[in-house]
Amino acid sequence: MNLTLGAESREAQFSRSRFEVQSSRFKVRLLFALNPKPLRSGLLITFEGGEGSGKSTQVSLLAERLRSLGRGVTTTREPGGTLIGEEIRHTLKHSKDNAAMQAETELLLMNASRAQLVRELIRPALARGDIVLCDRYYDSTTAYQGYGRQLDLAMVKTIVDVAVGDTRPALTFFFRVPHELSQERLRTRQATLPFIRDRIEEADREFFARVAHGYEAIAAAEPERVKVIDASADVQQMHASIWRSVEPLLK
Ligand code: Z5A
Repeated sequence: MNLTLGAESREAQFSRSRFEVQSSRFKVRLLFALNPKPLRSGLLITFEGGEGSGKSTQVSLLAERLRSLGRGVTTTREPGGTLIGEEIRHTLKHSKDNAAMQAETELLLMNASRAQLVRELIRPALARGDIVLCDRYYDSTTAYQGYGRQLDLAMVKTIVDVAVGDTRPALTFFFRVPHELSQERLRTRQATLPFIRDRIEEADREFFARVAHGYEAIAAAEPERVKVIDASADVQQMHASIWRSVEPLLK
């Protein structure tokens, strides 16, 4: 009697457990349907260096190559990249009323633009699996406001941390180029464009020497993340060096 009851109850247990397995498989399928995960995770790559070092040129080339491989790519720049950020960019660089801007104001405006960019554009792009190529990011603040304007580096870091949180680049390219060469390239480019005043470019030679020193310090401190690119090389050679670092990151 007991044995029969035991056999029945095992059968009942078996069919119950089968039902539970089927139902939990259904729950798992339902969870995946409700929360689709991107097949590939996003990647943030930043481009740094002095003005006219070729950053925008290389961002475009890399974006084109990645897109040709079927990757989702978002390109952006700092300061700017959003409607709010572009207004801040105008105030920082071109406004006719910006001559009295203080170094601390510059620091906060750069990071106000960045806080907006990170939340409005970069994080959503990374969440959908895009590769985000950003022409300048927080290393620019360390180099220009920290080393160039000589603001306290710990304060600069605190403000940057508020702006970016844990949205950090997986890879950064630092374009190293002699100041004279980048100035020559900018002069060539400007010859074809109408003149637009830029407050930051009005800084003296010593300022730009401190910025260059700042970039060298950043690259030396984080050699795994920051790859130095010889920006006096030609466009295709630079692209080939960049590709050598990017390709292994593509899964
Ligand atoms: N800034 C800051 O202070 N703090 C911050 O936190 C941030 C920024 C985010 C932004 O300027 C300014 O804001 C910048 C730092 C500060 N100030 N300065 N001075 P921007 O966005 O207007 O510009 P930029 O980033 O300084 O650089 P750019 O003018 O856009 O240049 P680029 O992107 O590095 O270079 P490019 O446009 O690709 O090339 C320049 C020219 O050279 C062009 O004619 C190309 O055809 C040519 N070129 C490019 N590559 C080569 C090679 N390999 N050989 C020969 N010719 C080349």
